[in-house]
Order: sequence, then structure tokens, then C-alpha cells
Amino acid sequence: VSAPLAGVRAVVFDAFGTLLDVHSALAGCGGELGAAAGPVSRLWRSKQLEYSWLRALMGHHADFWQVTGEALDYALASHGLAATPLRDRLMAGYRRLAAFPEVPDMLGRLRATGLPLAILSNGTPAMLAAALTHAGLDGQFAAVCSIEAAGVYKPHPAVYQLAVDRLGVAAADLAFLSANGWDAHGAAAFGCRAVWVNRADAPAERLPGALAASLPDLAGLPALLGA
Ligand code: LAC
Repeated sequence: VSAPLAGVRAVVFDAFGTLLDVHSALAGCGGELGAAAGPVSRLWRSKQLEYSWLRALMGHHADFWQVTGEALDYALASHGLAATPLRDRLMAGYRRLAAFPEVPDMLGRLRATGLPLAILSNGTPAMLAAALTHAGLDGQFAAVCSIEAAGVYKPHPAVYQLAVDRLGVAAADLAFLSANGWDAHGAAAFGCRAVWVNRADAPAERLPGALAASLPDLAGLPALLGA
């Protein structure tokens, strides 16, 4: 099919890793971290997600700002940097993330279609508002949905239901875009038409849910919509 998302009634984006580059949180601190910058950033991100899944399974929710801070503390400790004064600056970097370069133009093309655009993210409303404003993406979305309204993290089905409820569009009529393969599969298993933005050219995930398509970045999204 040339336009596998043709006919969808709204387009929902994951935020962190999909629209916003989480590794840009280290901008301005990379020099001080030296060779540890890349490993710290990757461990920070992987622990952040791991803690979100574990808290969901344990039934002990804490918001994504707290989880992000706890993941950073682990990542810094594992590199012998537990007491670094960089800690608070790295956290502040999460409110000043950069959008991936293709995002502004892609959003402009989608807005021209008139389709409602939305975000569905683990982030708290405050984290999302700050990061979207800094990245120049505020005001582009009909709805910015935080999992805080469900009190549990992705990929719990209650999270994807938030988008259905907020937009008033059935799951099968929602396009869902995530650079996190497990998140795309979570949305697909829920019934959305999910696209994996496979920025890292990773192998296919062995998870439930059939993806509608994969893209190397978001530049190809308008074509998938037939826009
Ligand atoms: C989010 C996570 C997946 O933005 O990074 O929901």
C-alpha cells in the first residue's frame, strides 16, 4: 500500500525520543563528562524506561520527573559521579531538549492536512509544556496527553485509551508514531495504526501488535498519510 495510514482521523506522537532528542539533555555538560557522556546518557535513558516499567508492574507509580531523576542518579553512580554538581544541570537539560531536525517541517505539512495532531507521553504535563515550548513546538497540538491522567506508564493499555478519549477517535482510526519500538507495539496491540520511527535502525522487536509501517525518521510521515 502506498499510503498505509490513509484514512486515519488523528495523528498521535510519542514525545521523548520521537519528537525530542533525549540525548540533547547533555548539551553544555558533555565536555565536563568527557568520555562518560555517551555511556551516561544511554544508561540514563535505559534506566528511566526500565524504572517506568518496573513501577507499573509493582503498582508504585511516581511521576516521570521523579523517575527521570532516579534514573540519572543511578547512571551517575554507576560511573563514579554520584555527587557531581552536574546532576541538577542535567535534569534542567530535560526541560530544554532539542526537536529532531525534520520535525518542524513535518508538523507544518501535517497541519496543512487539517488532521488533529496530539502527543501521548510518559512525561508530566510540566515536563511536556517546558520541553515543547523550548523546542518551538508548543501550539501545534490539539491535545498534549500525559500518562499522569492514567497513573500508569506505557505500554499499559489504559495509556493509549487516554488518546482515544481525549481525541474522540477510535483506536483503529488513530495513527501512533513512536521511535520506541516497544511503545509502537504497545499502541499496535491496543488497536492503533502504529508506526515505528526506527531512528537507530534496530532489528524488529519480538512483541505483540502488528505495525502499520516503519520509518527511519519522521520526514516520511506525510507520504504515509497520503498528504
Ligand atoms: C514517552 C517516553 C516513551 O515520551 O519516552 O512517553
